Amino acid sequence: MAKSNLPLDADRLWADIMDLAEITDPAQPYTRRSFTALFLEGRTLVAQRFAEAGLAVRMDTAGNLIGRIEGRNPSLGVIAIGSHSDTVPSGGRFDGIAGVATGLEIVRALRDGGAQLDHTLEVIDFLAEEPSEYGLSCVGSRGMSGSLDGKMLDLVEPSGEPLRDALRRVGGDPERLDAARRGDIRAFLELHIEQGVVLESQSLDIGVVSSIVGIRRIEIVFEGEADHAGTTPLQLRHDALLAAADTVAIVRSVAERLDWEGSGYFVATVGILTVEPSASNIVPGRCRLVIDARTTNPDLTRRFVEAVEQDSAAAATRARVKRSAFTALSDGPPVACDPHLQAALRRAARDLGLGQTDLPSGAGHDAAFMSRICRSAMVFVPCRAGKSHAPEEWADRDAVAAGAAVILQAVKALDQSLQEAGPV
Ligand code: HGY
Ligand code: MN
Ligand code: MN
Repeated sequence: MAKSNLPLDADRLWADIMDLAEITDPAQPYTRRSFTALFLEGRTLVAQRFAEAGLAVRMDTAGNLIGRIEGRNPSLGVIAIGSHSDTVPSGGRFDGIAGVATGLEIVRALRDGGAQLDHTLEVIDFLAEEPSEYGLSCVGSRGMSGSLDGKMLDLVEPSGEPLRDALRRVGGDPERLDAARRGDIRAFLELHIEQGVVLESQSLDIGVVSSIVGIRRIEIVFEGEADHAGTTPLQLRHDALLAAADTVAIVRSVAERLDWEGSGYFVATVGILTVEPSASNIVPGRCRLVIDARTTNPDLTRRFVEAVEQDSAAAATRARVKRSAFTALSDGPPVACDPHLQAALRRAARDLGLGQTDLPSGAGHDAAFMSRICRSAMVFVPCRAGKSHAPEEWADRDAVAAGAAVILQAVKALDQSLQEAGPV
């Protein structure tokens, strides 16, 4: 089927994505960091569009914005579609947003077609999917899946606000997180840009995601001594940045060794490195870095952490500083997507005449946490040059609409097949 006559309105879907993109920090397009006023402004727009589409809108105690339309047979439970509307700093217009807009457009397309599902349908904008200033990602989907604990709620951002206060500030209720935990969702589907080059390089329209990487984030702090950069002899320094710089190189070389072994996909990144007091004429007294390690094989993470723990301690000794923290900030295992949902997505792509392939996700997604409470699967659509987490992120209107049509088609089929398939 040509992408122009899909069973939904590509322009309406595109307008939601572009309208949300307008709500950004103008100095850093496109930025709508979770828990900020800009994020809440974006949510107001999403809630408005949900309501205009006929959805009953609520916020759960984990801060997720949920639009709901009852099915013919409420006892069957819920089919949910969603993603996130927060962004990374200087991120793109599609990461997360395309998935929320897809759910909204599917609701409208069903309404316009006079179709009512047997299952209840929910569209979910999950809170804080991107790693926030509090150091945690997927806050809302952790909450919905019962994976948001007190230790996580005690995490603080640089000015000292704990996550639990931020959650309350955006409309959640950290004292009643149990109320967010769901047991009535039968299937969760998420559309996302691929954030990689496989689909574009093979001129394919649809990626049916096979698995989602496990992600471990580790914080390391080195404490040395701030000293005068001009008068302190090199051999008398306690330079925290020397140990941190060594550790960045260690992270890369251990990751390369593990990835080249071929026993699973492995990548590791140091994306945060702070230097204090950070002046050109002061020997750095304190450094904090955060490592993001991802794999399809948890044993590789175990070996990575062992090696980096050992080698970063040696780096501290060499630089005559203390390693005052080596802390796991978060740890999620790799997740396989649900075969029943994958089969429905493959059939839908085939019926729509779209080119498809199965492929793993190197990015983390809310779907990974939703897999803890229901069948969960994802559809990737191509993005230009695989670029993401950057303002250049781009996806074509028809590519997003084709992915949304696959989910729409699959939801109609699952509305029946889930009744026979039974619970996971
Ligand atoms: O970091 C990720 O993989 C996702 O974009 N949150
Ligand atoms: Mn992202
Ligand atoms: Mn995302």
